[in-house]
This record gives sequence, structure tokens and C-alpha cells, in this order.
Amino acid sequence: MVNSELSMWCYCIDFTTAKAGNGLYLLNFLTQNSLLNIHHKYMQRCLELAAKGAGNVAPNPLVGGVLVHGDRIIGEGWHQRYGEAHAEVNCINSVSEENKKLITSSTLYVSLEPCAHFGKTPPCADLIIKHKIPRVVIGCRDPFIEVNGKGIEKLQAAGVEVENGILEEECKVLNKRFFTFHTKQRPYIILKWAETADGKIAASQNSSARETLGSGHFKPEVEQRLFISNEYSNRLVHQWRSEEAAILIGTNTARLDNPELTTRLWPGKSPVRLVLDMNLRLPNSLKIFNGEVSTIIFNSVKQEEKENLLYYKLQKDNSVVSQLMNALYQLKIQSVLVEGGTKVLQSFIDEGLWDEARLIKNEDLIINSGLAAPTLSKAEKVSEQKIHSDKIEVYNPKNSRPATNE
Ligand code: AOF
Ligand code: ZN
Repeated sequence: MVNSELSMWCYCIDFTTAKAGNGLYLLNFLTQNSLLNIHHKYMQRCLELAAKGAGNVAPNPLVGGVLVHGDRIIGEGWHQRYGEAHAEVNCINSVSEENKKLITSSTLYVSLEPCAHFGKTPPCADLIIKHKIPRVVIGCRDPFIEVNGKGIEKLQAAGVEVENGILEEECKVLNKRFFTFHTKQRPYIILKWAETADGKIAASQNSSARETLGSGHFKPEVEQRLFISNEYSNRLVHQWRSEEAAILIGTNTARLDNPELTTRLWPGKSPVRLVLDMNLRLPNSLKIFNGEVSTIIFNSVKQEEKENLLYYKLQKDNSVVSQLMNALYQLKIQSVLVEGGTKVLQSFIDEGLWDEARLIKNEDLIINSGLAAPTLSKAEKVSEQKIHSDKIEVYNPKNSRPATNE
């Protein structure tokens, strides 16, 4: 906790607990504003706790909870691992034996609406009711169809006082992938590419020269690929990969770069590899077929499943991007890092189907001729960072807001 936060916090506590000369607590001193400050403070703690689950709970959301008695936190918890206990369970279980008697007069803060359904675990709303917690303060409603308001209704029907919408935007942003998936029925889309100072994504290519005559398949050997970003940015990209459920590339990128699409430069899980190869022309010798990571080949020829390799059939004439969105929703893939090439990236931009774009620009490299990078439209820059020769810019679609369930 930073000092300014701490002093504001102490200020709030002073008001809630300060004793008057006659020994009475001056609880009524609290204005609406300072109560809101207290709510924000505890919800902020919920967010901090929730973030500890990053990398281990997807496709579930990150959730944190704190149990507060008077001005004291008596329990804390977060959703730690997919399929295991929810934040509320861990929070209540963390209360010490001597403090258990305080639970019935405490307030539970939780960053997401308590669930109302039997999933891998029983409903948290039932647990709260069972423990007779009189008051629950919630960050935002759960957009998951099995919950979406039902948790709040269940609590209220049992006489629990519920307040919703504390640090709502922050709570939604923390789970931007989960919210996008459940409210837009598609994954959260992050576009990523590296370009030279003169806006090129790759060296010039003469693709027809690399096709094997007659067979329709491409020659497996690949040309020297152009490395644009530096080694530090490359590590960052591998971290980005570890944060998403899947990574997508098109046919040309697969055959020209022969990428592995793993997180070998970062200690994290490799995403599912998604490759567009409508006519199944990619040779099996490419690294994407090495079986080391689950791989899905979107094509118009066959639907077939082999070990770690799924051929997923799409219609040839319809928009590939929108079919892909439906397929990924069915496959329960909540987020995708689109790593190229220009054609694939541009189709997402042109269809307005993206949530973030991360652009790495090597400001020292000029190659004059080459394949032009995608052109972002309707975008606003939200951050910029310099890593040696590389400038990393992050864009959001203009006027975008976190996905909502209202
Ligand atoms: C909560 N607290 O900490 C989380 C919730 O299969 P299950 O039982 O794990 O349920 C998963 C769903 O529960 C998930 O889709 C989301 O709606 C909610 N997650 N709810 O009350 C939590 N992680
Ligand atoms: Zn739950």
C-alpha cells in the first residue's frame, strides 16, 4: 500500500472508530463519500488478490474477495486454480478460529458477482447465505449466462444486503477476455506485428516462385526470414503469448517464417496454435506440425482430429474471420493473439474485429522494399514504451469501452 493510500485509509478508520468522550462510537459520522472511499479501498484489495490467479484460472475469471469486520480485514482469498475453490470459499476458509464468530456481522467484498450455479464447485451465493454474511459489496455482475444477475437475486432473496458496481470498470478490465467472450460470443482479439521504420513487415517475396509445380503444395524449405524486433522485445512477445489462450497466423506466415509459436523465451504456457490453411497446402515438415502444442488447422477440406492436431472445416466462400470467431467461441477459446501476416491482420482490422493492437516498430531499421505492414484504422494509442531500438505502441479501437453485460 502506498503512503498516500495508507493515510487516506487511516483517515477513514479514524472516523469509523473514533471514540467520543462518553465512549460511544461515532459511526454516523461517515458521509456517503467516505463510505465510497472505504468500498474502493477494499475492492482495490480484491483486485490485487484476484490478479494473483493470473495464468492459472483461465477460462474462469480472476476473482478476489475480502471479508471485513468493522475496520479490519478478517479474511482474504482469490480463485487460485481452474476447477478449484472460488474466491469466496478461500476467503471464508481463511478466517481464523477466533474470528469465526465475527463472520455473521461482517461485509464480504468480492470483485465479481458470487456464482449461483453448480459448476465444478457449488454456488458461492449459497455459501454466503449459509455463513449468514449480512452484506456483500460486488465489483461487477458476472456475464456468464448461468450467473448473470442470479447470484445477486439469490442473495437478496435470502435477505443479504447487496451493493454492486464498486470499481466496476477496473473489475471488468481485469477480466476483459472473459467479459468479451461471454458478452460478444467471440474471443478477445489482440493484433500484434513488428514493422521496420519504413513500415514493412517482411522482405519482398515472390511467392509463386516457391510453389512446387503441379503438386499444389509449397516447398518446405524457407527463405531467410527478416528479424525486425530485438531480443528484449522478443521476450516480451513470448510473455504476451503465454497470457493468451491461442495464437493465430495465416498460411504465408506459416510457410515463409516456419514459426514455432511457443513461449520458449518466457516461463509460461504455450497457447494453442491456430493456422489458416484453407486449401491444406502447408507441408507437414513445418514446426507447427511437430505435435508439441495443440494445433488447429482451419481449412475448407476436412474435419478431422489426430493427436494434438485438429483440422477444423470452414466454408470457403463466407467471411473467414467471422466463421473463425464462431468456431473459436464453440471451441471455448477466450483470447487470441493474431501474429500475422499482413493479410490476416488487415482482415481483422477491416472487419472491426479487434480489441487491442500491439505494434513493435524498429526505429533503426529501414529496408526500402518489402511487404507493407497492416494499416490500423479507427484506433487510438493508449500506451508507448521504448525497448532499445524498438518502440512498442498499444492501440485500442476508438471509443471502445470494456465489454458490458448490461
Ligand atoms: C465466483 N467466484 O472466484 C469465480 C467465479 O466451474 P466453476 O464452478 O469453477 O464455475 C466457473 C464459473 O464461475 C465462471 O464461468 C464464472 O461465471 C464463475 N466464476 N465465481 O463466485 C469466483 N471464479
Ligand atoms: Zn462461485
